[in-house]
Amino acid sequence: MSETKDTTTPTTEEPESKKMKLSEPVPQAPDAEWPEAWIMPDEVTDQKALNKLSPNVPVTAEAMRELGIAFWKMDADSFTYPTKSIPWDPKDALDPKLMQIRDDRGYNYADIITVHPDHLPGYEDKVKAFFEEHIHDAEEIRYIVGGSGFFDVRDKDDKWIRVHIKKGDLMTLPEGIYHRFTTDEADMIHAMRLFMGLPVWTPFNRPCDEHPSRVKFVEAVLEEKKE
Ligand code: KMT
Ligand code: NI
Repeated sequence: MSETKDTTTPTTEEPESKKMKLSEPVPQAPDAEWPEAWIMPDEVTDQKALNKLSPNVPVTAEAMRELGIAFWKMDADSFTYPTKSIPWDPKDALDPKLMQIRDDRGYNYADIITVHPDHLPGYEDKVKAFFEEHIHDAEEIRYIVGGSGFFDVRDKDDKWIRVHIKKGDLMTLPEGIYHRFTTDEADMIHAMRLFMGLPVWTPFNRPCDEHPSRVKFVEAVLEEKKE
């Protein structure tokens, strides 16, 4: 009986699969799972309509990533969230993927809101306010646990990109990007708003080109990407 010792598998080290789990951040969604996005006309009369150009000009996942947007596809069907919870402790997350993104990125505050005529007093006025073009001095992080809506972001040529965000989408917009939000014609979005540190939702309406967050974004993202 001959025994050959397997020298190819080290036994003292942890298996590669386990090490990966401990050190690697949750990979973002592959391109095919990113939300549909397109260039909008400069002027809109109905903010909740699709507002596509004709012919439509689609925007790729790659173009969105170049603007500093991050995106993960989540399993929103297997976990339930309250209609409204202000705040909602992200430590209470049961979804392992959400727990890992939370820990990777240091999200230690959350709340959950439902933007719908029955759940948000002054619905139409609030939706109009969300649609004012603005920046924040922090990342904007939204996990859509139900419904849908549009996040519009300015591209490097100052054109509007409309991103159709739906249930299961977790998207982050970088600090300093000009953006706005609206519900779509379904008039319902159920969203978890995550934050790192004490939440500051203050919008700085455009123009605010001298705001340090805007300056930082322009230097880091727009000037980097311009050829
Ligand atoms: C925003 O940033 O405008 C909002 O949070 C709107 C509701 S959440 C999709
Ligand atoms: Ni915002």
